[in-house]
Amino acid sequence: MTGPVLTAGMASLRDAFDRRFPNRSKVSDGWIGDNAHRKTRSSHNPDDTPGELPEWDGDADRRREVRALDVTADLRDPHGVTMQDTIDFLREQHWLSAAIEYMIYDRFIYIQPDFLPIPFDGDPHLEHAHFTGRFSDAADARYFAWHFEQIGDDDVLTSEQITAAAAAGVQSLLWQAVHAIRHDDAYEQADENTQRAWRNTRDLIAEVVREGMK
Ligand SMILES: [Ca+2]
Ligand SMILES: [Ca+2]
Ligand SMILES: [Zn+2]
Repeated sequence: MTGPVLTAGMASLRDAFDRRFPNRSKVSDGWIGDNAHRKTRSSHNPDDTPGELPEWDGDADRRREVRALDVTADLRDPHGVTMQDTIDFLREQHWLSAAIEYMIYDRFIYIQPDFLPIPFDGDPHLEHAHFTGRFSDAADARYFAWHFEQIGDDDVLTSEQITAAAAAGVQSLLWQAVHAIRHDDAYEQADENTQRAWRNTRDLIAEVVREGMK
């Protein structure tokens, strides 16, 4: 009998973490159950193994598979992407229920198919996030893409950021207009009434800009 193996589904998740977070700490990483796990039913215990207590033992093969992965929470991302960001990214992926049965992190459990956060009474899982692969032969065998390169993608602006950028743009255009009226040759050559009208316009614009900057 050959030794237990981590499923391709969970190995692909570990690889995705390694690629996206090359500096990540691995102190709390793990996959196969220690002696404490062996006494209770856990997806860290291999299936198809007499005497073990896997969480699911219903697959079609006889391979001794572990379909659980612990990933250390300290991702050490230079841009500050956290494990919670990663969990939240995963929750939003429509394909996730093909890959994951449930995830546990920071006092919450997220279960397929909707992965809504549910308070978790057991171990709070602060040092690592726990992932259990979907209970299916397909998920055991598939090397998922995960798309971790999209986590923390700065191209996605919030509506607040868009409004602020637009306001700054308008402000900059108005200041240019104020400056242009002050330094235009046409202004110097215009008659007194026209100059006064332009100055009034300029002062009005300047006032609007100053109000907007408060
Ligand atoms: Ca198996
Ligand atoms: Ca299998
Ligand atoms: Zn675990």
